[in-house]
Amino acid sequence: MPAPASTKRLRGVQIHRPFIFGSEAIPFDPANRPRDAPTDHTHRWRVFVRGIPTSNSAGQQQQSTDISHWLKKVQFKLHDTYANSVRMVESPPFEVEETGWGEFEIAIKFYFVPESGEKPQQLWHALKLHPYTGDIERQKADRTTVKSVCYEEVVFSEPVEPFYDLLTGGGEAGGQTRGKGGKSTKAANSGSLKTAEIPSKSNGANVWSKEEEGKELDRLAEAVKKVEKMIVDEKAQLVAEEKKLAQLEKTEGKLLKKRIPNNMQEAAMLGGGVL
Ligand code: SLL
Repeated sequence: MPAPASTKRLRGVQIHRPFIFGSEAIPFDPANRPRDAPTDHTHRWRVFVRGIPTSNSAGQQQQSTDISHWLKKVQFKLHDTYANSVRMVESPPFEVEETGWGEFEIAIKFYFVPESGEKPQQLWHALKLHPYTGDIERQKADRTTVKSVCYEEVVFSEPVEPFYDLLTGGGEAGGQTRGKGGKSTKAANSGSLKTAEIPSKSNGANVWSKEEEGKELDRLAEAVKKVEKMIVDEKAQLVAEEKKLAQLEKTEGKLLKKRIPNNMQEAAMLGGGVL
């Protein structure tokens, strides 16, 4: 019999995993309506849950980070006007494609992998079929795809050990908050590219790395040095100017006092331009 999975929770540890969810919709081409769509339907649409889109170094399209190592399946609850309105998607891509005529709220329920011991979580997405921002008339005329996409993060608080290992050993890099005292664990230090922390080196698909972070810190330190030097220079210049001013006051000030009647001296000092 296999040993029971550990249920020990890692105190003070939180792991965030980002994802996007949303919908894309496009009106039927009147000249080429899908034959299988009911006559009152006007749009084809898709609702989805995906990892964060990544692009390669040339900025080209487009994959997304893997979310299936923590997300087991996704249930989309459509409007009751749809046949079989509860759609369970058991593996990626986590999406449902449909046709329809109206907008409505879709309940999206996340089921996490069994190792997580986490309960399902639900969020809502408002399906958009009609343009709602920008040049609406133009978008209608062009039959532009209407997208409504949100960024979200799931937070696993004090995950059980096997799930922590799974998250830190088998997925894309993401954010991690460490336990009190900034202590890291063996899994976080495994040196694998797939970790809860950012990878040590950049590659084409991922520009976020410890290497880049280090370079950025060097650049910041350089900039701080530069600013400190500028401050020193400014101070030196200020001292020199003050000296000059004191000198001028000694020489010119006396002259001014001699030539200008009392009531005008003040105005001259205030820069009143009386002279
Ligand atoms: C509305 N409250 O009135 C919304 C409901 C329902 C959308 C929208 C087609 C379903 C079917 C469909 O688009 N339902 O296959 O009949 O706008």
